[in-house]
Amino acid sequence: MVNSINDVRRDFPILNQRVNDERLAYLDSAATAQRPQPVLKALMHFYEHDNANVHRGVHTLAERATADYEEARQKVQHFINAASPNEIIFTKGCTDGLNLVAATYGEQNIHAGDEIVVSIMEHHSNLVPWQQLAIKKHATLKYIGLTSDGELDMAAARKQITDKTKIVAVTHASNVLGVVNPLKQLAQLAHQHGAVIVGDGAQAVPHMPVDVQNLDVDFYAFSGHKMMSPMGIGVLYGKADLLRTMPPYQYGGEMIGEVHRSQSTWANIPFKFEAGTQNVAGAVGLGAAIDYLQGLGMANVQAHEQSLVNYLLPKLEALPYVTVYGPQNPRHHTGVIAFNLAHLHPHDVATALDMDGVAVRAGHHCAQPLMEELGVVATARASFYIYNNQQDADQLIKAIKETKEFFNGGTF
Ligand code: C6P
Repeated sequence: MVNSINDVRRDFPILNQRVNDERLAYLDSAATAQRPQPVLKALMHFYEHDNANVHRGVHTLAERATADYEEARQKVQHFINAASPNEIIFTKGCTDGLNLVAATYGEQNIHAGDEIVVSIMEHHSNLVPWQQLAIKKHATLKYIGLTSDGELDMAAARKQITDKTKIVAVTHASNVLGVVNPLKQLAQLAHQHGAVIVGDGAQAVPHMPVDVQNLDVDFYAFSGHKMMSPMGIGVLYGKADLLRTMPPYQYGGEMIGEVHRSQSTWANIPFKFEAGTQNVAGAVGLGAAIDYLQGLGMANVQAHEQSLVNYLLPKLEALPYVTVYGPQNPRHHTGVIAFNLAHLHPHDVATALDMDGVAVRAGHHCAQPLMEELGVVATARASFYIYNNQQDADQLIKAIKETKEFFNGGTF
């Protein structure tokens, strides 16, 4: 339970600094979140006490490191309510997990004439792997578009997903529009047509309760670094029955059953998909981040971000020179808000905001087809997490007003 936001902020020493002589307002958690003290301590503890390679040694440190690694897998399992720890594959991150599915399940199951359906709001990580698979296999890549309010067009989804569809790959929450997509309904639709559904959870798992069994997704990928754990660790969830039928992603140590001169067999899931030395410390850090988030309660994390959006969005929309992308209704918005200031390039806006201590991202956010759809080349983007407060939102609004004055004396 979150008692006081100040208690939470105390766990993040990085926030307590000045940038360009101003208080830091870190509004770029959709790119990467900050790490709390308990996660940093867990990493230190692992390297100071338990560090060894996993599943290989019989000595005490190797056994401890293996236990830490497998405990982290179980924490992930319970966090997203997977049926078994065997359905949790540790990856380098969300991108790696999505590529894994495309290179294994996709490679095995997509044939000429098949269709793969994605949405126009996909991050490149959940678009390019499917695009390239479609090109290679002479399959067709189809897009679900947006409603006029910037939400996923479910009427279009019902038209695009057909009996020819073999894979539906859609983000759970957009990293630009700040919308949460109805993944459960999409899963039903995909399954009615005999397709599998791949969910991109990069912007959802850190911010809201996620239950993969309830969603009935077949695969679901996310990154640790957006949920307060180290970079270079992520998760791919897959239904066990599907994972068992899939070929390995990479070959090498740890993923084998037996290796002979001219043939090999594979380890059981999930190890079949974890070739080579893994990011054990990263998994331990992810486990600590999950403990931290569960201590706060994911419903509280979501409610806190929602309250900040309720506070900020009307203030932004009241500025006539600001365009906000995605739903206008704060209740349909996650803590991700993309915007532009009339006539100004978002890179200039982000640089000017940085002068006021406000960290936002600017660019195409690895979602170029979405930028095309919105008719822009780039946007600025502010994103909230549990450690942000109204002071951060006020600082952003003040900095936006100053940016407008700075660039053209406020004439637009
Ligand atoms: N989005 C952003 O600033 P990786 O890079 O593998 O950790 O995550 C990729 C990814 C996949 N899907 C979505 C919806 C994402 O938002 C991201 C990462 C960051 O928006 C970096 S581009």
